[in-house]
Amino acid sequence: MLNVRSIDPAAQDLIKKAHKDGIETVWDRYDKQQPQCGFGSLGVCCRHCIQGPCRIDPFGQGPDKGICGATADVIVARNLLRQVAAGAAAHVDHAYDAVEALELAAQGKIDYPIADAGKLKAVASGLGIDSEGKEPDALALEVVRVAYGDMGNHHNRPMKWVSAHAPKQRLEVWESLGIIPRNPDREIREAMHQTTMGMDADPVNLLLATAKQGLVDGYAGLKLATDMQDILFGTPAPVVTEANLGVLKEDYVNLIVHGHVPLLSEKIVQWAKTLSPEAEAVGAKGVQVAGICCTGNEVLMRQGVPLATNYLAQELAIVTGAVDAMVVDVQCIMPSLSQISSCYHTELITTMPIVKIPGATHVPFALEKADEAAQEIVRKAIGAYARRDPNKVHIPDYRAKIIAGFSVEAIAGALGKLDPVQPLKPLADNIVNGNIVGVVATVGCNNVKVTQDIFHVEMVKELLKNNVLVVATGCSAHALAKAGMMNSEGTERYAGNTLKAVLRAIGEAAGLGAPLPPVLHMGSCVDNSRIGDLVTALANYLGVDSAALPVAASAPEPQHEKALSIGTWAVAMGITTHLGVIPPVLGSKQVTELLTVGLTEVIGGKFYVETEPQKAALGLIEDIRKKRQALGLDQ
Ligand code: XCC
Repeated sequence: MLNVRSIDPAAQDLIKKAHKDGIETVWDRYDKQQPQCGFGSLGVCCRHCIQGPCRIDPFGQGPDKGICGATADVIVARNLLRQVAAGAAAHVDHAYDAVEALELAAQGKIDYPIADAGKLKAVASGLGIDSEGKEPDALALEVVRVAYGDMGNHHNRPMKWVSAHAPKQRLEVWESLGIIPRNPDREIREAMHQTTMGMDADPVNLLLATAKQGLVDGYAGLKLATDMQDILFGTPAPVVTEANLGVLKEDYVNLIVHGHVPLLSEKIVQWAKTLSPEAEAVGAKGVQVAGICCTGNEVLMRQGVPLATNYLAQELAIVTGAVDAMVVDVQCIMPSLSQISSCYHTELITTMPIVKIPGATHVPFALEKADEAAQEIVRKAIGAYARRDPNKVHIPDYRAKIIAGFSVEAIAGALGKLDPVQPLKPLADNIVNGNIVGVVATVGCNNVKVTQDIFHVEMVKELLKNNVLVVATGCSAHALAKAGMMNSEGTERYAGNTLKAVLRAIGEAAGLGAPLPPVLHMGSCVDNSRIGDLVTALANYLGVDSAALPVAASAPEPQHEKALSIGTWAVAMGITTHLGVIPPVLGSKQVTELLTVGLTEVIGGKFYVETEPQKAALGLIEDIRKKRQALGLDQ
């Protein structure tokens, strides 16, 4: 029973320790929730007004409408729109914080120097801003003005971040459907309005609104956040480090950063180095910072900080007994961390005004006082180290070498060694000639309903064997990193022959002396924008619509509303998007049919649900092959 929870040996080990230590984990609570509500699972439960709750009988023997008359189709479509809007809201809020940070940085009001003037120029030029002769701070303020212009746009014009960055052919499709967002806050507000009692009762109209929320997420969330963060902290370049809980060190102060935003964690990484002598003074060898979830991915990509683990094993990190402090910012943070920390010596530290957890220490984070907060946090970790109980410590000795940091700029840099004038040409040529059959982006979470990491790993093995190049973000990237698929040995072991040859050639040309990894780590969940940029660049280079490219996406183990909003954006890009866990839509035949088939006619993309990893891989390959055929490419 224990080893069906996870295929990660470190997690398996610590699940046993959790049982021994009397710790309740996510899996135990999942068991206690069984059987889960069938109405909720099908999406046919409505709580939008307080005449309800109403639920539709999926077997057709009970009520077929809610009290107001809403059918299962309406209820399912409304629920989905709200979930996708919530996912988009999370990313837009994240992006907004990053815009504010860039503004204050450029005004010299906070101690965040602009790290990447080159990226700033590139973003400015994409927005049509001339950077000639301008100082970075002045230019940054112009970029910020455009971002705020989008955030506060009260005209009916499309958001500039959309029109400047989306593939041209896509813009025409979206315009014809009337789904180009004007202002993210307005669109999210409209989605809440559209789904409240007595509003839209047309499932098709509701699904188009859902697609619009996907675009809100893609451009006002993901793309805007990545652009701001790259300007502030630097565009990632290849870094070599390790992944899995074995990166924690018994003789170091271990400090884990968890959540999604790099604004504080970048400072923590810096202060952990500076305050290392204080750690030595209490008998440790230094401070080891490691990351969970997407904050982990952010500091991995830019600072080479090792990955501790992904979503589902966040509690198990504390069960090692070796984590002195875990600092959390926003999203994907289990409230249970507080209870578990209290059984060890771990300081759980919340930092954001909208994320407080009873039992945790709250160190308020404000940009103006970021250095103070980071120092206080590092010192709390050092203080906790002295309270560590060696009898409770068990760090599973598992870690895999990883090469990460593959921003589009870094990929172009590596490919540019083969063709400096047209860096995308070697990739495009190898896709065209079939050495690379296609590209699949694996993204998203772990979900307790799936054995941790198994879907990511097994599906990707099949894809690589069939010469499909994989790019990954989020907790999917963590899973593949832990499984040894993000290093050169992974290429030798898992890649099909023609893919292997291409990765070897690029690795040689880039001076790695070894093949490029078969799975390229492109970052956090907001960094799905990097995948969007790559797809857009490829589409532009080949002169085709992104919907025509032999490219697909997959969230094999999605759990969060954000995974649904990211997936919806991918579908709006015309990309077939696989989900390995069934979202709560099956209660409506019409909505299910539209999402998986009907949408294709209007938008080019579709959702593809398959709960078996190998079949999912083969389904994606079949989809890619059809696209190759339609483009007249070798099979
Ligand atoms: Fe959360 Fe980004 Fe999902 Fe992982 S992948 S469980 S959303 S941390 Ni974003």
